[in-house]
Formats: sequence, C-alpha cells, structure tokens
Amino acid sequence: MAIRDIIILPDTQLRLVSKPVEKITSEIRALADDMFETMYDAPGIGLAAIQVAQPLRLITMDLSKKEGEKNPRAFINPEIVSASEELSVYEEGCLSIPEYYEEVERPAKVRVRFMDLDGKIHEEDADGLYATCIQHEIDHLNGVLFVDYLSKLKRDRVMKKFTKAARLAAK
Ligand code: GNR
Ligand code: NI
Repeated sequence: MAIRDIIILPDTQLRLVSKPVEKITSEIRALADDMFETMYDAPGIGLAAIQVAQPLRLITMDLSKKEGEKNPRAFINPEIVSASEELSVYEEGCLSIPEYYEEVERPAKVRVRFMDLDGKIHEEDADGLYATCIQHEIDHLNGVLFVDYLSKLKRDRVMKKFTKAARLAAK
C-alpha cells in the first residue's frame, strides 16, 4: 500500500476520458488499495483513478460521518442509469482543485450501476451526498470537473489562479 500523488489543475490529464476496467487484476486491486490510502490521507470522501494519473474507470468513496468508522467502497465502470428531474445544490470541493469550494446544482437523485472489486454488479439509488459525490466522481472519468458548471468568469478565475501557482512552483 502506498499514498500516491494527487494531480491538480492545470494538469491536462484531468481532461482525459478514462478507459473501462476490463478485468479485476492484482494491479487493479493494488491501485484501489492505494486510492483508499491516498483518499483517507488527503482527506477526501471520494477519489477517481485519474486523480492519481491512472485513466481507468475506477472510483473509491467513503461517506461515513463518524470519526473512526470506515465504509470503503469501490466503483468499477460506474454508470448513471437514470437521474431525477429534481435538482439539489451542494457546496463541492475537489482534491485536484485544492482549497476551492463552490455551490453546484445537480440531479438530486440518481440510479447508479457499477461493479465491485469482487466483480459483482450492483444497481443502487443514491440521494444526498452520495448522489452528489458519485456524479462528481463519474464526471472525473469523463474529464469533467465541477468548475465546468460554474460561470465562465468564476471558472477562468480559478484556472488562472492554478496556472499561475504552477508557474511559480516550477521556477
Ligand atoms: O473530498 C471531496 N469532497 C467533496 C465534497 C462535495 C462534493 C464532492 C466531493 S468529492 C471530493 C474529493 C474529490 O475530489 N473527488 O474527486
Ligand atoms: Ni474531484
């Protein structure tokens, strides 16, 4: 197990469309293990493989609220089967856009289909934070970031801030 580096804006890898996981190999299990460790260390409630520079359709998540309680969940090749017309607003953040938070409106409820690390297929109804988080993570698999839902003014502002920070860090 190892903590991997999380890539941040303006890294263009974040815009890649991730490839389906074809087979649950020992490499995939090792990647998922590292993603859990990286996510808990950050700390974050979800992580997409592309955030550790692996363009694969694999997500880790833990929405448990209580300190010391864990509920690690992995989603392989997840798909939104249906989404509610009802929307909800949640203040989102992203480990690849550190210390930036904005309200995003998304479908309040979604039905999600995915495979777990044992190869078992699940279909679940998600609402609340689960609905928001799974949509945020599936967006990552498609190269989409939550700032894409903001006004051009706000998005340009945050992109510029991170581009400048990277330029200064490289000097
Ligand atoms: O840790 C995270 N918190 C969060 C809060 C609101 C909506 C989405 C998220 S996901 C984020 C971790 C992350 O960047 N996952 O891709
Ligand atoms: Ni994110």
